[in-house]
Amino acid sequence: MNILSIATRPFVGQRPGTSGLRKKVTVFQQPHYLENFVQALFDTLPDRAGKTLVLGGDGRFHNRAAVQTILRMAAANGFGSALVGRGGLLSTPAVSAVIRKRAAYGGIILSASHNPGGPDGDFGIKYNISNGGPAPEKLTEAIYERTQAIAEYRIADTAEPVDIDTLGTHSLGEMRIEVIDPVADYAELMQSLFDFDAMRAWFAAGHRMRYDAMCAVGGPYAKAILEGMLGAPAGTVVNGEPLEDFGGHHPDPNPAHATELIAAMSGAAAPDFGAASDGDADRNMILGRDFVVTPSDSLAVLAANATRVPGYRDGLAGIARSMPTSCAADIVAQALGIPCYETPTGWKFFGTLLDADRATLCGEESYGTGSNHVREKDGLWAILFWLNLQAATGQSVESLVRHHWTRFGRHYYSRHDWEGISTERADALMAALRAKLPSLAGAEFPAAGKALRIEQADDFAYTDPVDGSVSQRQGVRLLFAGGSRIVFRLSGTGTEGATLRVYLERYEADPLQHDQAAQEALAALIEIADTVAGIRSHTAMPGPTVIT
Ligand code: VG1
Ligand code: CO
Repeated sequence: MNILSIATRPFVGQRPGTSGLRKKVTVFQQPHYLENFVQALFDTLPDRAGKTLVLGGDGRFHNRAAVQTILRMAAANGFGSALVGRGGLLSTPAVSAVIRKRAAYGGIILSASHNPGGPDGDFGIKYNISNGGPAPEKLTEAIYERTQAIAEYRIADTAEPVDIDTLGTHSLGEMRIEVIDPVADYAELMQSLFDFDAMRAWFAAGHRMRYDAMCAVGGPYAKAILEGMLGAPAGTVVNGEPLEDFGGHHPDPNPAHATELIAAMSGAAAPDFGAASDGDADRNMILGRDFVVTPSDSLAVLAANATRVPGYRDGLAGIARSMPTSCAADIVAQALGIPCYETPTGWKFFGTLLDADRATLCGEESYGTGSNHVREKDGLWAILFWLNLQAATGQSVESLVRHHWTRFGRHYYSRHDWEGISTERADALMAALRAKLPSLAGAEFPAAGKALRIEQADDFAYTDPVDGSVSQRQGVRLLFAGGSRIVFRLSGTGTEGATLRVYLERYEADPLQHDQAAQEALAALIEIADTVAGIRSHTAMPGPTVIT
């Protein structure tokens, strides 16, 4: 095999964000753009020779072309073998599972997750290390630094594409390529965690479910497991074929973007259980009939009921949640007598806690839930967990959540996204807010007849309790007396302008007060958020663009 060394020059802005490098497809289509990033990644992995790399993506536009390029580069950079999902497909949690099961060196995931796809949409690439989890910040920073100094990349000199659509082995020079079934390892792992007999019986008894795969990579997994192994009726999985443009869907499973599913779950004839996953199938949305579960509540309910499920029968070592995620899980951890960790946003911060067996379940408010079975959040895993709970208890989604609230209290929760702000305006807003922080502690705001007082106002900083690494400026927090919180941070996954995320939370212990609409229950906090941060005046926008 002839190896070409291609001269290149750095591109600005190849710094990975919350979860990998995400840009418009058209940016990735520029000559050398993907190649530069991949070579920078390989250069930061000096002991890669002879090792195994897992490779797959969510099937979005440019996935197939990128797989071919990366295979040629992996061969030219000395990898011993590559495991590729058939068709170039692998969900994010499946990559994590395959890396772990096959003791691979690492994996590359081609996805921009919940961002829209297609020729005018987004593309992305992320690297996972040998524990199956996202590269920690130290590594992503090293990759970025390398992108800024890169002068050449190495690629196998072959025009012949590798056949990635047929299971089996191929070779590219010295490198062995194995095309694997993208679902098999993952499905086997799910069987080891959940009570498949009980779930089969649940479907056989006539219960119905609707799983919306949003034309993304979750479809093949859900079809194989739900309709195949668990006997759910055909048609349980909708939008189950991965499409390059996700069929025009915005594959972000939340009430704002999964409107079809929300509509299908309303009324007496609706299925018992509704669920959806995102582009790379690591997120999940959980619905009962006429009932929406917030992701923060989902984590807390799973934690409180974990021992009802085979994989967690022996209990949990601890729980971890991202900082903006509600404190519902904290209360459960307290009741269970286990620690609850508060980490910055992004799954990469859970890896050390999972590896050290300090946390068993993890969650984020952004529809992400997972456990120590892999090192990524896992959409279908969470959905199966909820299915297993319904089968084991005979309770509906709504009744599981309502019982939970009665026992632990309810955390009203909402996230307001202000999308498409110019970067300058968004930066100015955050800078002004940070400058104001010292004056905010002790400030009082009138709300519905009583005063709401800020007890603590800070910019969240995190010291990893396992490896001691420090992450600063992870979001501005206003912590109120009584447990209410407002958090402000800028998104690190967008590809256009800036998105301000405002996270709102209020605790209500009284069961007689558990039936309010979230936006009403949070009205005073919503107003205070604007007063303190001057969102409308900074952005010149009339209101948030997405409310979840
Ligand atoms: C968002 C979410 C964050 C999540 C990240 C990746 O990040 O808020 O909780 O970990 O997406 O999820 P940000 O920086 O835009 O707020 V995924 O499913 O898009 O990889
Ligand atoms: Co995702």
